[in-house]
Amino acid sequence: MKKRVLIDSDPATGERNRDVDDGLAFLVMLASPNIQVEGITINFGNVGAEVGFSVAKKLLSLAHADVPIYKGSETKSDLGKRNAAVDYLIKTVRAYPHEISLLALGPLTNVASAMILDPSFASNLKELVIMGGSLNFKPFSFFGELNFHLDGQAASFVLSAPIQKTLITMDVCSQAVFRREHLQMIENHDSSVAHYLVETIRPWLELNRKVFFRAKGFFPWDVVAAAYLIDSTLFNENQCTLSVQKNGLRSGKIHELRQFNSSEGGINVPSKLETERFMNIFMQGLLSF
Ligand SMILES: [Ca+2]
Repeated sequence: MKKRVLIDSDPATGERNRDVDDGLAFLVMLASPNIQVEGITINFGNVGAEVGFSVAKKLLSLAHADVPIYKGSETKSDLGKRNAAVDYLIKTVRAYPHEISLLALGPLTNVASAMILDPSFASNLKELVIMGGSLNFKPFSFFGELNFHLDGQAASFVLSAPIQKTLITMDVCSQAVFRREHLQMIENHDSSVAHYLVETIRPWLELNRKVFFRAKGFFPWDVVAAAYLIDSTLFNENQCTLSVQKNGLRSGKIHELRQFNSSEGGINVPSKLETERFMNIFMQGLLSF
């Protein structure tokens, strides 16, 4: 049986000097035979929710994917407020209790709002996978990774939810790198999605080659988190207890408190990724369009 997945995200694929990974994660999820993408909700983050909404719409229409998209929180001050995305998350999880896996790829304002407005939301989820936080990946191990940094309150609220959570941090995401040879594989593929990807990935790849010159490419953050739902055996398991800084300059900074204490309910924070197997799933997904 396919896994039913809701994706909450801040897609910016194709926007100048912005991350492309949310859109790539959509495609890899849509391509996976194990996954049924039920709907996509948009949070502010890499770009505003309005731009994120049109980015998602364009990508899904290119991929001929009939998936509903709902626009959500515009700023962190929307925490706890209703909007189309939050209403849709609540309605869908209520309709299918314990069947929905939620993949959170942006700041957690929408997800935390659903939890605040419907106290049964978290316990009715099947599982929750979040891309966010950095333990040791510099400089975000000091300032906090962007998703968590942009809404530290929401991140802290969601990480304390009474449900099995998996946190895919920058530490594990940065074990995979998308390089020029991967772009070349897409360039050799003739489809409207492939043309769009070449156009949008190339400038981001070249910008990242300058920033992360040792890595020679970009880190596909959200695709790594998506891959956890496709095949969790790509990762090790590492239960621990975390806290999140809620405000200030270091908003979103995560701290590992101590070893996992099962009576408190912890978070699985994988520290290792099977990189080669991951990159195969990633590229196969992109090249299936
Ligand atoms: Ca994202």
